[in-house]
Amino acid sequence: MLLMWIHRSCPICEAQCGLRVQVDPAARRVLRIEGDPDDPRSRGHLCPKATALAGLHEDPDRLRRPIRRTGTDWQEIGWDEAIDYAAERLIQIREAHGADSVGLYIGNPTGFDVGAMLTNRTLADALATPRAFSGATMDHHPKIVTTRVLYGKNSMLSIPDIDRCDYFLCLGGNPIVSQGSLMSAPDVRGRLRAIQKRGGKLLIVDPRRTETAKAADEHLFIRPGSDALFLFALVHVLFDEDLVRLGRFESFTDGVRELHKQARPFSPEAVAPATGIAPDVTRRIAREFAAAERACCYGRIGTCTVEFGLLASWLVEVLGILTGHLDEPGGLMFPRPATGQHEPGRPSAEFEIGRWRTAVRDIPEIESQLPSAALAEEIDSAGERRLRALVTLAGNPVLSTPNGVRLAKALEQLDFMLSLDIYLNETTRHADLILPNAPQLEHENFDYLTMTTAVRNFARWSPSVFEAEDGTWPQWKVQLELAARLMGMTAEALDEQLLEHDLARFVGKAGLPAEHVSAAVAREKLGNEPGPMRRVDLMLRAGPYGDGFDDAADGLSLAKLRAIPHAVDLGPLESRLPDLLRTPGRRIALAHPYFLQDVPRLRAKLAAGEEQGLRLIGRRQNRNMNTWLHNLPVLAKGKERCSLLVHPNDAMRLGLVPGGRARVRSRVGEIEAPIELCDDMMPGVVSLPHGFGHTETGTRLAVATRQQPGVNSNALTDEEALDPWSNTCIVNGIPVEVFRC
Ligand SMILES: Nc1nc2c(c(=O)[nH]1)N[C@H]1C(S)=C(S)[C@@H](COP(=O)(O)OP(=O)(O)OC[C@H]3O[C@@H](n4cnc5c(=O)[nH]c(N)nc54)[C@H](O)[C@@H]3O)O[C@H]1N2
Ligand SMILES: Nc1nc2c(c(=O)[nH]1)N[C@H]1C(S)=C(S)[C@@H](COP(=O)(O)OP(=O)(O)OC[C@H]3O[C@@H](n4cnc5c(=O)[nH]c(N)nc54)[C@H](O)[C@@H]3O)O[C@H]1N2
Ligand code: SF4
Ligand SMILES: [Mo]
Repeated sequence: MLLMWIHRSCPICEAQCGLRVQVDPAARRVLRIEGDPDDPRSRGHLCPKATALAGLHEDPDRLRRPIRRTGTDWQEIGWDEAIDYAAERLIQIREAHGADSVGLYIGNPTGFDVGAMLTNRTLADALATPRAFSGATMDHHPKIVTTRVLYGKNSMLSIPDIDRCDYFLCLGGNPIVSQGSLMSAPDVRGRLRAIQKRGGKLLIVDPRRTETAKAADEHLFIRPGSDALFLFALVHVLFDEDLVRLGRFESFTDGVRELHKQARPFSPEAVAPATGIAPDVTRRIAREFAAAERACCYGRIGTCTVEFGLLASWLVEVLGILTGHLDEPGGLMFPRPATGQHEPGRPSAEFEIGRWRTAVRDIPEIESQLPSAALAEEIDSAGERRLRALVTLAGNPVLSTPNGVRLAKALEQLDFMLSLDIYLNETTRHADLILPNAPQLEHENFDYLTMTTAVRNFARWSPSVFEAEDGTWPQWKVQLELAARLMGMTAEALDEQLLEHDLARFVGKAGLPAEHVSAAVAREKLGNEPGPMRRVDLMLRAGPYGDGFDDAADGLSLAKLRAIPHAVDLGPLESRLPDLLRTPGRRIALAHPYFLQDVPRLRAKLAAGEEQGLRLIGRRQNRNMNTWLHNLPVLAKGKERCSLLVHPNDAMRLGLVPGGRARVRSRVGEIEAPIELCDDMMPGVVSLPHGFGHTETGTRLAVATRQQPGVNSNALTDEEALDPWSNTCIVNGIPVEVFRC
């Protein structure tokens, strides 16, 4: 038996740890998965989800061939027939009812497959529908909008320089479990501990005393949805106590006085009833943050998917700028992807919203996103303008979007539904056709998106572990073939067109290695193997660390990365402002009217003071990844994880008993779950994880439905509750009532 060790990065979460995978190629079996001690990013770290890769590979429920609905059953069909059928139905509907009668929903796992990433846009363009939805509006969209308004380019997110920070203030994130998000930092626990070891401080603000909070120096409970108030109070103290130090930002930042004015009503005393944080604590934190040599304020899901997601995300950046910590070592910084996406360039067009709108609630697009919470109504309530077809791409919106129960019903009303997915699950069971792709271990990869969120710059290629199974396609091919068919061209021609487009975009850029290279010379060097990898090669060679298409030069190329079995470290993050700004005049408008227009709404919350009633928040768990790893035995085993955490005082008041069950009711729905009494909860707040609810018939998820079905927490989240200026769905801080069963 010939066994092999193959090194690759883990494609399940943003850490993208380096793995060593021992395989028996003849039997196509994974024997072991270990952390790669020689990987400079993860240094041997891995989490239980990595082993899921083997399970995913072997899962008998995973789809390997296209399947088409035949009445109540499914039939495997060939690829040509599948693509023809998909394109024919989509084109028919488009011709009869217009391009915007077709909807698109893009889910999370596409972010970890470079082929999917590089062809998503193409498929969206081929569908030519403005009605596109994605996981972003349940995740980081407030940060995207903030970044667009403050810095001029929406993808250029600021990332915590965790390795050099000595004061880490984390709001609404639980990195020890999530493994870091918009902060690709393998072994985040080790990195947080290192802050403490070098004498720094870790401070967590969260309505639950989370796993990360337990490892911290200080934890503060905060009422869900009130972070914008707390952050404004910190800003208030900075002005009040003369702690504002703009440093080099002075010369390119406007609006400081206006900001001072805006912050006046939000004193620590005024916000305390709503946040639950004592005024003297808020003042102390503002002082500590300002005084720290290298400080970072990091806001994640709990500051984004809430009532004031945009204002909180804005104030996180503001805090960094006012204290001189942003874009400095140890603060929030801007990575420099080796593929050249974040290089200085011309100012962006004026920021505008509402270039198109939803049919039912007339919601404007914001940075091209419509809220996922509006998907159901666009199908079930838009009359003549209703969505008649839907394409889902690596997403499970029935379990992941607000009021997923309504969405499940709405999907039944579609004339045609196509899912690009590897499981027959709660969402795809409504489809007419499902197109799966070869799983991660069967295709090569490049850590593309993660370069934009990494805490040190890096580049990494990963080989496929097995030859792709006969008759399977990688995801890029599924997307490209479908897009090409919709556009009436061949996939080869479309692939070439994409390459030409990238050549025009990346080659010849002033100040970069391929500045003096012609597109023709570059094209020649990229070869003729179709697919995304030559586009990666192009971006690498033309990018900031590239060889400029000079084979003798030192810089990066795909060939060089292919010869290195680990990630290549490209050094710590560097200061990049103001050069990187794409705003008018390359200036930062700290008090941009786009943010200020929402401040009166926050003042109204301030005036309302302490809120009454229970609020529901979510939680992530070590052995889940949103909705989709529950079918793997190693992750599904153990006791029921989908429980409602309730503080003992609340439980007593509500008559709940340990080991009992509770009914949870919101405006839109009701579920029943086992309760766990837990004094890690802030009184008045209960927590239920999202991603469960594998209780539907007609799925093929034998393990999940048997072992960890749980309930759908998005049966409780309200599709009408949005953060209005970022189109973000509110999935944390839902008003609920809880009863004993
Ligand atoms: N209540 C509540 N709701 C939430 C959240 C929350 O915190 N609370 N979090 C939100 C967040 S942050 C996110 S990102 C979203 C996620 O929302 P979604 O993206 O809708 O959910 P996932 O479970 O990540 O979707 C995974 C889907 O991709 C499929 N898949 C996996 N691998 C592949 C592949 O290789 N190819 C294809 N084609 N498909 C694949 C899986 O089978 C599954 O159907 O959920 C959001 N919803
Ligand atoms: N194991 C595992 N890892 C994951 C995922 C997973 O499902 N499982 N999902 C991945 C995805 S798609 C993402 S986007 C990331 C998310 O990464 P994180 O944001 O780190 O993950 P969460 O556990 O959702 O953390 C959100 C925290 O916000 C708190 N919170 C809720 N409401 C509020 C509030 O109003 N204010 C404050 N301050 N806190 C609040 C919650 O209690 C929770 O601890 O994780 C990724 N990693
Ligand atoms: S932390 Fe994320 S990337 Fe690392 S092994 Fe776990 S799932 Fe994979
Ligand atoms: Mo996410």
